[in-house]
This record gives sequence, C-alpha cells and structure tokens, in this order.
Amino acid sequence: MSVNCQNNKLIRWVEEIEALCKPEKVYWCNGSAREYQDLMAQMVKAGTGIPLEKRKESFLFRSDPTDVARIESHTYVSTRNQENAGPNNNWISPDELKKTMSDLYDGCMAGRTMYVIPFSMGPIGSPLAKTGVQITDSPYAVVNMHIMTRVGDRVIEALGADGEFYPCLHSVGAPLKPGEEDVKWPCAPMEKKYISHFPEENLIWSFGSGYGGNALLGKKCLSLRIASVVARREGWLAEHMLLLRLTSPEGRQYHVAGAFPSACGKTNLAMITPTMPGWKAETIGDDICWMKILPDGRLHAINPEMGFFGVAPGTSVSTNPVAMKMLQSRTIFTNCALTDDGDVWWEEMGLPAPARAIDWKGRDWTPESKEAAAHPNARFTVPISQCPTEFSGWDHPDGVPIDIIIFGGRRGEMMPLVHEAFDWEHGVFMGASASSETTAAIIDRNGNLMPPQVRRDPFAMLPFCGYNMGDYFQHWFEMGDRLGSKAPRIFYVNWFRKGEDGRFLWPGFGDNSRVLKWMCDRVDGKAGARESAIGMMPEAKDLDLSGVKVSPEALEVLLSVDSAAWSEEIKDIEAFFMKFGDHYPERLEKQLKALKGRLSV
Ligand code: OXD
Ligand code: MN
Repeated sequence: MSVNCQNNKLIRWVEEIEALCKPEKVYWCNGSAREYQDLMAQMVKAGTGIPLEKRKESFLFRSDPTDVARIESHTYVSTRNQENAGPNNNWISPDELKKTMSDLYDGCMAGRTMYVIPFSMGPIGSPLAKTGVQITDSPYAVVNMHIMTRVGDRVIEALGADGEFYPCLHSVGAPLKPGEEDVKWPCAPMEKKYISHFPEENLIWSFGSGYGGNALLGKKCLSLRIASVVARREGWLAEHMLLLRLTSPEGRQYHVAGAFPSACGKTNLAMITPTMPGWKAETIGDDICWMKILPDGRLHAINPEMGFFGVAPGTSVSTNPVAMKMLQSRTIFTNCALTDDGDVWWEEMGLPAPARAIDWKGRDWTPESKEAAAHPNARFTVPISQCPTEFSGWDHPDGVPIDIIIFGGRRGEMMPLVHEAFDWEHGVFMGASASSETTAAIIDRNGNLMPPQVRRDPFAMLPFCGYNMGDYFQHWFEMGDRLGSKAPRIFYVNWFRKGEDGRFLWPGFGDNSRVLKWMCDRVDGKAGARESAIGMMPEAKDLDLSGVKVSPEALEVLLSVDSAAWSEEIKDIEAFFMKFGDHYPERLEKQLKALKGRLSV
C-alpha cells in the first residue's frame, strides 16, 4: 500500500479490485523519476520498449496491429436511463455491462503487477482540478500517465482521509498462465474490448486495449466523458479544445480556446509560429480544456493535462517546427518506424525516407514497400515542459481568461476560411452544427481505419460527450446566459478548403495567425467584417495578407458563402438535430430557422 494513503474509500476500492483481478502483486505509484526509469528499464529488458540512440531518453513501442486507436464502437456511456446517454453514445444498462465486464475482469491480471496510479487533472489544489486513481496492469500506461498527468504521493497527500476521487479501472485483458511467456503488447481480442463510463458513479472501466485514450484514462475518459457530465452538474465546461495565448506587437494578450476534431491540426495550431512580424504565440494545451466562470465573471480555462499525446505522421519541420524540437529527447514514440541508426521516422516528417527501416509492425521496410512505415495514428507522448513555446504560467491554478472560442473542422468544400458568430447563441449553433472529414484516430469494430467521410461532430465532442448532446447544447446556452456581456467571441474556421484541382486554397500553419489576428482585432473593434447569411466574414482587405501566396481567385472562394452548398448542408444539420428529439433545445431550433431564413431555403 502507499505509505501515505489515509483514504479508506480508496484503500477499500484497491482491495476490491485486487480480489477481482487477482494480480501477482500490487504496486502503488509514487510518481518519481526513479519509478519511471525503473519501469522503462523493465520494459526494455522485456523487449517491449526500444531505446532510441538518436534521441536522449526516448523509447519506441509497437502495439499489437489490432490495437492502434480509440474504438468508438466499443465505447459506452452506461446510465440507468438510456435517454441520458443520448443518441450520441453507445449504451448498455449498468447492470448488464457490469456483469459482462466483471466476468472479464475476473482473474484478468493473473501473472501481472497491478499498478495503482493516483493522479490529478489540473494543478493540485486548483479550484478547477480533479483527482483520479487509475488501476492498470500496463506498465506502458503507467509511464504515459507519468507524462500526461500529475502522478503520485503528492496527489495522495492532497486527497487526505476523505477527499473524492474518480476510480478508473484498466486492464489489457491478457492474464498469464504460470510460466507463460508474455507477448510484447498484450491486449484482448476486439470483441472483448470495452471502454465504459458510468457517469452516475463517476466511474470508468476499460478492458482489453492498451492504446491511447483507451488506456490513459485521465484523458478522454475522465477529462472529457466523465468531466462533461460533472461540468454540467456543477455549472462549468469540459471541452475538447486547445489553449493558446497570443500577444500582439503592442503587447496586448488574448487567450484562445479552439475545438477541432481529431487530427485537424489542433496540436499544430496550439504550437503555431505566427508568420506576422511582432506576433507571439504561446502554448497552454493541445487537446482538453476545462472552463469555469470565476468571480470576475469571465470564463477561465485550464489545461488539465501535463503532456501531449500527439499524432506523429504529418508532424514536420514545416507543419510544426516547435513540436519537432520538442521531440528531440525524453519522448515515448508509439507505432513509428525505426531507422537503422536508432531513430524514429514517419510519413510526411519532412525528412527523406530512410533507405531501410523497421515498420510499425516490426517488419523490414523500404520506400518501395506497399504499406506505410508508421501507422497513421502513430503517437508521441511528451511533457508540456519540453515545448519551446510553452506559456510559463500555463498551470496557474486560476487558468487564463478566454477572449476567443474557435470551432472548426476539415472540409474540402463549402465551409469558408472563417466566419464569426453574431452573438453567443449563434455561436452555440456554430458549435452544434460543426462537421469534419474523419481521420486515422478512429477504427471501426473490425479494427479497420474508418474511411474518410464527413460526419457531424458538434463542438468536436461527438465521441467525448458523456451525456445526451441535446442537453449539452442547452448547457452551452445557459453558460452564455451567465456570462452575458463577458462571454468570449465565437468564430468558425476551416483551413482545409480545396480548389477544383484538389489542392488546398489556404497555405495554413503559421499563416493561420492572420486569421487569428483578424479575430483579435474583432474583439477590440478594430477589424472590418461584412454580414453574410452564416455570420460576420472578413473581406480580403480586412485580413493582413502581406507576403502570403494566395491568389485573388482563391481568396474569393475562401471568403464567400456558397449558398447552394449551404442549402444542402442545412438538410444534414437538421436531420442530425432531429435525432435529439425532446432534448433538442428550442433555442437551437430558433437559430436553425433564422439561418434558413437568411439563406432563403
Ligand atoms: C486525440 C483524439 O487523440 O481526439 O486527441 O482522438
Ligand atoms: Mn483529441
């Protein structure tokens, strides 16, 4: 047991899980650097972790080929009443799901160590922070949790005798028989994988997968699915958003929160290098943000995490030079390719492909090979403290006051570069009607990558909202009522619009700062905009485009509303909203009607 643990509820829960999962031994994590090193050494000895000669204190892991991403089809929100989970979640009744999973958990840790990880999401002691305790039989999950959260004794101390914690149970679901040799990446077959949430008990049970959000339970499971329910209960917001601080040449600061679906360049935007002279951007978070109205009446945000779990392929010196520097040392890589000289490589890294490598499945690879060397959802895990653009006050307990909220997605057609909401209520409509083309962070129930398709992804929260999304929309309206004139301004962006030749029309990356500058100027009442059917939009003259290579024709497309395409889009939005039946807020219907009126459809 942890030497310090005074919390009887926690001690009892750990004993109960030990009795159920029957591990060989139990180990309470203290969060020390020594613990991290010992676990890494143990995994290197077992052949699971591969030290990288070219990157100091960095390691490569390869997952089982069937265990490579979040599995939305095996993710459940289990409430007594199905309606509370809503049409946006898979649902099984708590009794049935607990029965099925208890049978799976019975003896599932045989031959393994059961790790108890006390962790804090958010600065310990912050009014915005929450404590979790993850039990897992995966040492890989432990080292990743060390980077992604605040782990260890100081959490146990803060918990005290009767502090509340969120129990998060995880097992890879691969018990070992006496004398049986372990595989490199133990996991259960697809039909036994479950990522389950019981919001009425603030409880998480995950079984069968060792990858990413399925195994690092502080992230999507706690900080989004469970936290979103708690946030509604307690009157705050738990969001799938990056956090960024911008400073103008005059020294004025703006704090931006941005919601984008997986792999829409959220990490790149969080680490943006502005191309406009004098502008500075600092990183606070790249994935999750918790926002609360503090006594000054403003919406304050923290990043509850402590590290980045980013998608490697596509990260390059041109798309994200900051991340490339950050990954030079003390990084865990998963499912990247391994080069002969002991480095990692991935597609679109901006470096020539090695003549020979070992691919993510551990096979010999050459540029002639048919398959990609790195899995498209290959990842890096790295502490935020290594980010060269880290904002030094990023973990202030009161967070930062938000000026600007951005929604967005990946749309090759239809969606203009940027538009601004008329007011908060219109902004909620923008968030609720957001959509994107899907990417590699999701696999279907057969373990195949989802083919790219446009899906509605409100607030980029479709896979992460732990309750009925109709009620979530209503919660956003009510937050606006409380914020009144202190509400942040809301914008919608699309960096991915393509021309007829299939090429992107907007240069993106550092030049996205030009769009951010327009937003800042709008906040200060300094930039022009014209009213369109879908919101306030800049004209070319309102954007700072000095030195950008965009043709006037491209700009014309990027800054206009394609009414015919929008009329089609409206049908899809409406059909989506209708799924929420009685939970569909009247105020959203009012927004939809108003948009139809403006588009004359
Ligand atoms: C992520 C995701 O990994 O959104 O952040 O899928
Ligand atoms: Mn994410």
